Amino acid sequence: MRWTEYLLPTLKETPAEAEIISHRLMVRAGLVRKLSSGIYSLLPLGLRAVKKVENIVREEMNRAGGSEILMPVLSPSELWTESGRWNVYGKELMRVKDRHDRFFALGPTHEEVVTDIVRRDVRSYRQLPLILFQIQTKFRDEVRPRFGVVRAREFLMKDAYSFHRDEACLAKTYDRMFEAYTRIFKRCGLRFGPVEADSGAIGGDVTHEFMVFAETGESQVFACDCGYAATIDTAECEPVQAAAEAGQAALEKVSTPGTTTVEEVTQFLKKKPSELLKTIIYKVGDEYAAVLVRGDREVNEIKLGRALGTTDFVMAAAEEIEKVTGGPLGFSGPVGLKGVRLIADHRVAGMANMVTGANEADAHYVNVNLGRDFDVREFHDVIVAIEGDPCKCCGKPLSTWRGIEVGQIFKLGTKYSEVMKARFLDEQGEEHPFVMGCYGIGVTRTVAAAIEQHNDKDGIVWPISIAPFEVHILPTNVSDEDLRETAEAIYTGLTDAGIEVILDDRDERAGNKFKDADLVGTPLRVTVGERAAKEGKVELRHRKTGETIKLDRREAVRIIVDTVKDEKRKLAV
Ligand code: 9G3
Repeated sequence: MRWTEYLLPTLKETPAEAEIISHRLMVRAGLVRKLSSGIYSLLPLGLRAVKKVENIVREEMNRAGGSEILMPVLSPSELWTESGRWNVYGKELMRVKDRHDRFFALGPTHEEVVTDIVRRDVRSYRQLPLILFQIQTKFRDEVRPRFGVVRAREFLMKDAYSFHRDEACLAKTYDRMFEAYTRIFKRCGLRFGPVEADSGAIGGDVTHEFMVFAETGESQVFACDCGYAATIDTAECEPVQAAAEAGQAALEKVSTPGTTTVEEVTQFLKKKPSELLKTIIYKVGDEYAAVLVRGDREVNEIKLGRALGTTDFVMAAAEEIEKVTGGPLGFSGPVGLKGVRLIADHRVAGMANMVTGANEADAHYVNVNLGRDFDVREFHDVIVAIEGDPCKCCGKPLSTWRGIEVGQIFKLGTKYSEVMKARFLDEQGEEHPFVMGCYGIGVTRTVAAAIEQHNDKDGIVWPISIAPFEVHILPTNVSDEDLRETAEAIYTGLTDAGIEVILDDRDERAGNKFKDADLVGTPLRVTVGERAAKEGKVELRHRKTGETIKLDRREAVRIIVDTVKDEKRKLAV
């Protein structure tokens, strides 16, 4: 490709709203342009990188036994009503109406549509397992689109769905997909980790997210040397042993005027926050629940949702707390609390002689003991993990890192097939719902994550496997016929050898061309300069290491072709 025939608008300025490096560089290097909030056009360079990722994903999905399909962007509301999700997703689900006043969703994901296809065309266990995948534009009306294509409202996703006769078969495909994902992200040149995750509203219980290590990532991961890694919504903290029975002091109600926060109460009573029991009242459906956690810890509402078995809950309002506990906000406690479901974090079992609210204004209890003063039947892990919490597998302290989620795989089970009556016949002619899995990769997001991980002060440093071009030829002066011809000859030689080359044939100052070459980040740069040309030499430079070698111009093509092959081999799996 010749720069002068191409659209490659590099910028010196960065858009003010670009908060992370990948967003800034994707705009500055001319990969994307914003059309509207969370909506981007891919310019030629951006599209080339996206296609590279797409092709790696496609190859690995085919290798894993997938069949590529393309489902419509529009899906009729009836399918979503059938699955029960038309009313679950509120404004995030973009909806349009046709001329007959029929509603359609702009596909945010395709569980419903693929299940409909399979229930019509797959009848027998002999047709299973089946893996269908597509690479397609998805729509989600994010509350707060940001970080460029990382959290966009329209984005490219690879979504795959698998259908099985039983859980054992699903488990095999899940493992195969896990392996395919590992190969995909390795081939893209990413440092990443698979992480145990929460399945959210989609249902199912086994799920892993694939996270690209990045300081600016939105996801916090808790990890241990033993190999355990989990998201903040899943990371388990080891349950604590029950407290010794001995040493229980007498329960006492004390006056704590005007103290409502953990800090105020504990300072006033000269106690530590870890000695206080926080009691948080939630409205769960039409009922109330009190959630009990140690004073120095916070509730994780995703974990709480799993403990409650529903996502239909909110923190109770002050008036509701008065009604339920008899006391104002800030003075709730489990002692004498009636008609309220009690859920305690595991660590509460290890507490003794606690401070709790007394369910009346300006009063707390001290020396409260579990079993003697109140009882709890439901213990769950409902707190936000923090660095240093013991690993659930080996007990060593957990450390944390940040990442960008680029993929997620799920065991769905029969959640969709049951409600949508998608069934097959077994050997005995008996009907069963399909057991399903689903597997996503954010394709545009993967490109951004790669840039987030591979850049320096001058610009992008592409892994060669997903670089828009492999070689960047830079004649320092196109008015010089000798330079121009040398550059053209190398361009033709490399292109004929199947190398992807951009030739900066602009009549621009050499300094600007070097700056743009670094910004655009092509792995190998060939400089055709005046001095070198006089000696019959060109210069080959590695963008990543800065390593530079002089090449005889008659040998240049052969050596560059070999270098490209070597660099690609380093990312092969
Ligand atoms: C919606 C809307 C947003 C959504 C969903 C549905 C996330 C939704 C989860 C998934 C899970 C898997 C297929 C590939 C693998 C991942 N946000 N999810 O289901 F209607 Cl508005 O999409 N989908």
